[in-house]
Amino acid sequence: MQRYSGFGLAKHALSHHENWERQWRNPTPKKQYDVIIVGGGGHGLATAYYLAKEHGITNVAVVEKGWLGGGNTARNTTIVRSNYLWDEAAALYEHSMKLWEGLSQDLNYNVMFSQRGVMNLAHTLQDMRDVQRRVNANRLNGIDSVVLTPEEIQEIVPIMDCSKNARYPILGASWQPRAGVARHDAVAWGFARAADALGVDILQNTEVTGFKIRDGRVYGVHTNRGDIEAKTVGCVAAGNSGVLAKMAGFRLPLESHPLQALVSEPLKPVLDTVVMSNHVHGYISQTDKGDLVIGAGIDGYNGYGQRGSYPTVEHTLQAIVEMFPIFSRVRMNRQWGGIVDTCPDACPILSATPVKGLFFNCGWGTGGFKATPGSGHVFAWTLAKNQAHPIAAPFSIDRFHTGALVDEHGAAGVAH
Ligand code: FAD
Ligand code: PYC
Repeated sequence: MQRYSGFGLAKHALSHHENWERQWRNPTPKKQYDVIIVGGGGHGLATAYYLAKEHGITNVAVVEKGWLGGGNTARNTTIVRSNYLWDEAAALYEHSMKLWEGLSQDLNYNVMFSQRGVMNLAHTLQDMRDVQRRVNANRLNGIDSVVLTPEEIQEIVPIMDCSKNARYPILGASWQPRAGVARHDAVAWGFARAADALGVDILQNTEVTGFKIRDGRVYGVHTNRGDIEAKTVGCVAAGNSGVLAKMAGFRLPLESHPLQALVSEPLKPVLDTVVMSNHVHGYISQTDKGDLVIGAGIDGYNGYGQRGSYPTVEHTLQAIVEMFPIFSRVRMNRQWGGIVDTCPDACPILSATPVKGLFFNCGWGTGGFKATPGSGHVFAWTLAKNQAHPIAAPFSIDRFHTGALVDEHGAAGVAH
């Protein structure tokens, strides 16, 4: 770490931040690439990075209609965990967790991954049974997971109301010590810089408006900056995936919903872990800067607006204040929303499609941030080899025909 004297600090404060180097190029789109990735969120950028790094495929464009991370990537509440119930999902999220653990070193970019633990509270007997079942399943899969008693919870989070006569009595919790948070926009920037350095073209302000399809095979995309050709196209567009699928002539089993979050004014450090309650639809953590980060369940209607409704905010804050009376007079600074693409089984789609050469990575719903490196890693493999990576194979769209769903509603942590 660089250290500054008092004089050095003053000099840098007055420097107007001029002459900073670009972290990635701003290239003119080429006419043709080997692979086009639609969507410059974390998953799209990670896919491009691993295509270049692991498969030597560097003639790649990431086509982003806005700015990097302006979708859900820099709107999420940054929770990373891998405590999913079913073997298929646990394998996917744990694969990602292992990549998170070396990501700052791998990208040479500090993504501020902080393994401060994540707690999922149980408020009813059925919640408790679900917690116990999921912890057992996690342990069978080698994932660190324990059941906590109310006394143990109180010790980890002294400011939470764990009394028996609380409005939402806490009967126990699951706890994953290796889980935590990361800085979301740094994840997008880190992958972008590393992908660019390997030759990937990152094209911002470039919107895909249609696909070039002939004889059932994709050979490029139409964009607001002209047509671009590629024989392999991967769509990684989160809440806009249904719109893109429609352009390609098929439907996906997805619904798009607003999901919102809030941050408070900064406070002194009082909460050094992440607390989630699916039952009351609220979760909370505190950033290194001191803000409380608070999130809700989805807004129940479909929509493409990056904002949510007031009743959901009110419901969530009521629940948070019941659990943390100490926060009753904290002021909220900002609120925002993203568009999440939810699947009927609360699991993602990583899949080939009816159009040859066209693949989709979507349906991460309320929980895809934690999967960013793992998703990019297995999706890059799938695109490079034109064959599903073994970890991605259970998440094909075929499962909605065969019935082999992987129901993770219980582990989703956030109701949807
Ligand atoms: P995005 O970051 O949305 O990227 C998709 C990109 O595609 C966008 O940048 C968009 O502009 C672009 N795009 C769309 N259409 C086009 C087009 N036609 N042409 C070109 N580009 C296009 N997950 C967790 O694991 N933990 C959390 O704590 C968490 N909290 C959340 C809180 C909120 C409020 C929200 C909204 C989500 C949360 N999530 C969380 C979910 C998580 O943010 C997403 O699952 C994840 O970020 C999806 O990443 P992505 O790269 O696929 O999507
Ligand atoms: O999937 O852990 C999660 C999550 C937390 C907040 C939103 N999603």
